[in-house]
Amino acid sequence: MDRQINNQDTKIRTHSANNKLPKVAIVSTVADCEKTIDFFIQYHLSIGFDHIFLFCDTTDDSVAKRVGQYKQVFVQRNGQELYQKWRITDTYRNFQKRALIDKEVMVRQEMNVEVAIQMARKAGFDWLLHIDSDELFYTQESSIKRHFYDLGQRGIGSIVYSNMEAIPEHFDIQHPFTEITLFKKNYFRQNLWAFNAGQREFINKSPRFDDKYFLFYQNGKSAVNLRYARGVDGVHYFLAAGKREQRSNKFPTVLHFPCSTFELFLEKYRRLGNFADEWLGKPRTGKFVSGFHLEARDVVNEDQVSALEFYNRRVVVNQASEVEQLLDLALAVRITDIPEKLCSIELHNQDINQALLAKELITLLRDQSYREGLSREFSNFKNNLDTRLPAIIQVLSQVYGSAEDFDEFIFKLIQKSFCHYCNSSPKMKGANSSSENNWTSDHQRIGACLYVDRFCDTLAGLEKRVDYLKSLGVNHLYLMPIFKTPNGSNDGGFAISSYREISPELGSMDDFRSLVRRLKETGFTLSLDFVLNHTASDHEWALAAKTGDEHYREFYHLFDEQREVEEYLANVQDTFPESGRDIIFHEELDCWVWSTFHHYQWDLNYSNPEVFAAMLDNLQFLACEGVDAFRFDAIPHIWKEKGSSCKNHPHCHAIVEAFCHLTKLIKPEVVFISEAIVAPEEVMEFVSPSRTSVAYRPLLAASLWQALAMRDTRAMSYSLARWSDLPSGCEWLSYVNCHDDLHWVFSNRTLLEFDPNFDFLEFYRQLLSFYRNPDNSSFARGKIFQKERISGSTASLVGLEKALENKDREAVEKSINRILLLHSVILSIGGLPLLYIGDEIGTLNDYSYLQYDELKDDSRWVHRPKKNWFRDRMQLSSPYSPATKIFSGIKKLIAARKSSQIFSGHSMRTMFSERPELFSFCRRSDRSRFIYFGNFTPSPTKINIQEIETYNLKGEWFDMIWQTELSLSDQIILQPYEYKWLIQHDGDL
Ligand code: OTU
Repeated sequence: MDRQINNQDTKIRTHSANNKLPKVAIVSTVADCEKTIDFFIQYHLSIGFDHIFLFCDTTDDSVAKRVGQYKQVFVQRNGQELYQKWRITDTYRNFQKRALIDKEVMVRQEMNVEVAIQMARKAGFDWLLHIDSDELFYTQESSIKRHFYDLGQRGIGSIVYSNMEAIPEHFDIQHPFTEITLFKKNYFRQNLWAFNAGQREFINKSPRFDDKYFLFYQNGKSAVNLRYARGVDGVHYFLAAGKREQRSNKFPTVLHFPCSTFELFLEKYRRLGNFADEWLGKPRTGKFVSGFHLEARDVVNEDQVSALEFYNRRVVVNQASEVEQLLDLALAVRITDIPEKLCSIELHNQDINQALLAKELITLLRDQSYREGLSREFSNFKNNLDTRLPAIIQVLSQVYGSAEDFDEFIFKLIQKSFCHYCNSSPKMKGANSSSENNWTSDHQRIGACLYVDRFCDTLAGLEKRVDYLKSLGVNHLYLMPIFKTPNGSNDGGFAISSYREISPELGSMDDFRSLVRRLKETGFTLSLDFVLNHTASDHEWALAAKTGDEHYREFYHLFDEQREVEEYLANVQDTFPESGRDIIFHEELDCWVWSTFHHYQWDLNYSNPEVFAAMLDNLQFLACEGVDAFRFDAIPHIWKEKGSSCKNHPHCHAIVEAFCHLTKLIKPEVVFISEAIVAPEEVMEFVSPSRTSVAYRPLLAASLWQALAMRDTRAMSYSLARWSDLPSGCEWLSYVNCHDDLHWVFSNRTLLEFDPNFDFLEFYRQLLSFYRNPDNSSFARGKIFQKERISGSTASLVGLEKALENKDREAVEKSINRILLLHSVILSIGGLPLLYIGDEIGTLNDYSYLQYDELKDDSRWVHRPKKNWFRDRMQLSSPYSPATKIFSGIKKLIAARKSSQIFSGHSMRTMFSERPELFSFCRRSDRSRFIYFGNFTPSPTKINIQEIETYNLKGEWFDMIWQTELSLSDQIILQPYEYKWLIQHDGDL
């Protein structure tokens, strides 16, 4: 019995071993190949070779250094070390050949191949191909793997590929590998030329071709099956047990590009010099090898003019008629897909240069840190630097790569980063939530955002109010900007005068640090804004610019010429049209200033690398203060370019990515959140593990409000079905309302897919008129913001304000239910939920802002009221107040969310039913599944599982809110604005 099992085991193993694709390597000896070697390497890697053994035949090691950057290339420089390896080869033992080591590259090649065989065998390769660096292995397939696999199956020990010689069709070839498409077919069989009569006639007539037809070596190159390999047989063949296969005019083949530009031709023969007529006692030119080689040697030694004449006469075929005949007679073939076979040579080249730069900079920094006695710190820092620097260089080169001092710029950035790293106190290093990975996807993480002054006056005050947040279940806090701002208008703190000073009204840096500590102790994570698009107009940089300081004028976008302004604004849709155009004239400065939001918020000029560096310095400073996450404010705006919309430019993504990488260099655990309140297509561009890994989800907010107004969830379902997936490791930030306005950022394309006759004008008109509600026909009490957006507190927008005013009890209940309905979605649909503080108790609009000059023009202040703790406490002490009902409803939802892992992450599937009033989606985890139902209308509706049958919902479910069992075989009635959270565990599935 035992035996049988063993047998079977062996069988399975052999079977799978035979089935795996072979590992294939190349060996090549190179010299003077600087211009072509990258292509040679990248091409072969891209068609499936796993590794390349390169032996440099010169002592100059610039090529060696360069190609050594490829992970899949092994380089052996010529020199002592190689000589040691040669000594154990058969070729070396052959006396006659040993004497020629210095004179004959072919001997060195042979030995190199022998060395490579040993290495490749050891490294577990299956096949080794020997070709030269002026050759390409060509196959019609996209990969070579299948070919070598087949050979292995057939027990082939070695294979000789015929070669085809490149024919340049004009003199000006720049890149032989990509420009030459004409190749001589190979008619050399069994050591004889095998032309037919027509072909022979043509060859004999043509002055270009002597009777040998090939100018160089007609024999081709070989590969060896390393299982059978025994050694080398001459320069290009292998000794191997197992069958040898010979190919002719069959693919794969070797494309040979000897002297395919005049320059390469000259270089080659200059290097070869005055080589002997003989090779191992026999004449070089004879039956097989053309006299071209010897003639070329002589003509190049003569003078350049004769060389040029010779090259044009013998190599270039520039007569169209001649080319046609070559093709007609099947003497040549066109091969055009070589460039396509490459992944992307440009990118590869860039990679190499950037990897070299990264290495150099790291060495520089290391030396410096050693000099300064920081070697310990450096060795801790280095790991992260090694992994991130290439990406940092890559992404910054997209934006600043053409700057003359780009290398120095990068060096300064990492120098400064290292400085921050060294200065950040070990205490704070531990203060970040590094231990808790992926907290943004954790179902137990609940966020809230607030203005410190409006919530509790000061940072010190906030420490005392943490318990209130905790009582709701909140454990993540996002604070609106807390930094120094101008007196008077400051856009709620979004005009920043100093990124390193806390607004004196809120407290001091020490207060902030104390708060951070308190939050950590209580298990909170903290996020802060990083307002990177603009500074306040009284930031020290702006003040310097105002005095005419040229250096700082370059920090902003200042324009003297109106024409220039108009050119920039040609395609720009103003962001805050109520406060003027995006670029406005400043009398006192006598110039135009780009200020997207308000005249006192000056947009930074990121085309100036100094701006990037200075802002990074600020960001890294804050990161060292123990902030867990940064909300990148208004990022779609950070790059301006004439002719563009000056929004969502690819450079915005690159700059954001660079900020993230460089901050993670010193604080790998820091999280970045993109605040891009734009269409989902654009939002997606910012989200990736290397950019911001968390993103505001404005589509969800807009959709919720739209569905509520129109009593129709279909557009929402359709849009969310299309725009909810994120790259792995990324997360949404889901919210109902925030300190800003409601911005109707849908994907118009998706809406058109949903309904080809979608009437956008009517759609947006309806939304505005519903929430603005000028004729009091809807329940909402919103305010218009920037002409087409809506401000208003959640409670006032869902009708609570109106209902209370009308003392309409039923309407009050409905409003409460609407608030809970909206929150029931953001707390279950996925992503980190962010509550807007005030919403948890149904805070109404506050119109007092209209009395303040600096606020009255910005309707968002209507939903940024100062918290009245006394009043709110009173309300919460009454069990029947709306505040209590909302607070306890949300609290219940939070507790239910925290109770099940099914709410982690964001993956979900919207479910479609026939009923526009019903919104539903499902989620899955290893052990459970969840379904959500919500009725977005004021009338009852049914959940009829026949209508959503494809989802197989039958059976027993557990209602997480009411804590009851529920069978979905019955028809279930959903009351107005009612929702259900239903879960089923493994056993019940
Ligand atoms: C953000 O919002 C902030 O959240 C606002 O409070 C600031 O006023 C503003 O930046 C300037 O700092 O337009 O109405 O997607 O749409 O970032 C809110 C980009 C906003 C902008 C968004 C901006």
